[in-house]
Amino acid sequence: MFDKVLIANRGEIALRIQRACRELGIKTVVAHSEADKDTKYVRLADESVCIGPAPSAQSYLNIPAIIAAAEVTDSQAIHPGYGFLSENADFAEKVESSGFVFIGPKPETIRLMGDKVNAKAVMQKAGVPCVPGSEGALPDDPHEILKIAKAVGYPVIIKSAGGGGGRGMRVVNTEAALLSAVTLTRTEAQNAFGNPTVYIERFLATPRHIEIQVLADQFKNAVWLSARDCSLQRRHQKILEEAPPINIPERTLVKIGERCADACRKIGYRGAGTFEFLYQDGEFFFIEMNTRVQVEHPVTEEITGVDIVQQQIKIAAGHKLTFRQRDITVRGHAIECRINAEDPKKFIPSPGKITLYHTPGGPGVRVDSHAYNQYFVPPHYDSMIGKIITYGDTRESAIARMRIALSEMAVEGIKTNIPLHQQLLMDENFVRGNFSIHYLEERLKTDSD
Ligand code: MV4
Repeated sequence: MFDKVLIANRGEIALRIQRACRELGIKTVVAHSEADKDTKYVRLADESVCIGPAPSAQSYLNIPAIIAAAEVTDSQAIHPGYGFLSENADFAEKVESSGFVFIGPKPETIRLMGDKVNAKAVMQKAGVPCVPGSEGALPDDPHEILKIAKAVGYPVIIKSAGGGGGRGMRVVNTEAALLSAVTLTRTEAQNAFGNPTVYIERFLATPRHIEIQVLADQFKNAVWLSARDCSLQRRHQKILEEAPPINIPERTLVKIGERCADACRKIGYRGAGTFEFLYQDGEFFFIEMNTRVQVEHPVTEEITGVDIVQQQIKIAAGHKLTFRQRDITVRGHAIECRINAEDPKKFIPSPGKITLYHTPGGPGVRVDSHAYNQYFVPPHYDSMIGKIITYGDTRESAIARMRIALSEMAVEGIKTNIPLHQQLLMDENFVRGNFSIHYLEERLKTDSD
């Protein structure tokens, strides 16, 4: 096992990784920006290194500074967390060529999944069902493009190979609008990602966003850890997630989970990963794969009892998985509410000093947060200040516990989205499980009337 791990991230996930390391007997180094130097989690770490000024580009995205921090602290491995450099293949490569272990997949896997056209082709070949669409990248010939879209059937969605997570997409309803939309998406993709490659899919009108969590070691052992429903989002920012997803037949879920684990073995996947699917009319369609630990990983940990971050570290250290698929059992239900420092109605970020902070507790309540009383929420980064995760034997119990937890939570000095969560937890359609990826945005629209 490693003796010392460098954490190249901030906030709640830096604390989460630190806790996993501590339990494994590993010393931690937090690489932090000037804005984060006085935080509690930096003080809790065994060591810390300032890697640059507040702006991410000069600190959390500063590859040479992070490598230098690992060198001066004699760290053996680097955990990238989520966001920042976590899915940057060049960073993973640099970490390895500098003699450190990257806690994550191989650089070539990260690069492969970063190109959505390649990711889809690989998954299709590995037996994972994908959204019907163009076979790979769209050609240049307008007649060919029209022919492909006609075969796919309108409405279609044009997506950028370099995009993902909702960036660089455009829905097209009619043949008349297709070619100009393709040209525009190509131009935007070139500007945003330096890659004009686009592809086409059938546009699914009201899917749910269901994702499968996987773990794979370096010896081709792979398991799937149930699934999460991440449909409740606004502008591609998830707000509330739950596991397992409800109203999906068990056999359908098992079938897709096994396909994912099988795909991991076929492509030699290593580490934790997530297969993102759209689920509509009883069918799963792969869209993207995430090669990092995700914000919402705790709901999976709660229902399976598997510590995903510890597993990431063990796998990176070359350990074999100590459990097989039959050892993975799902028990109960978990919900996560992301707590953001933002206006609950206008969604404008609300950084500043927290003047009062109380966290909820009791059976089945977990709080993953780096915040505390008098903590200053810096304006430079994402507005998420933590997550409340509740667990219960049933979904009803997890919901009841979340309502109580939200009512116990007190944050003053800044605005938070807690009131939004309280509304959502009382929403009849949420409670019935009657929602798609568009539900929250539509609900917010009718609210403001
Ligand atoms: C889609 C889609 C409908 N049909 N693909 C948005 C994020 C990116 N990961 C894929 N996205 C979508 N792809 C087809 N063929 C609708 C979305 C989409 C979406 C997906 C997941 C979660 C939230 C979303 C919000 C709007 C659109």
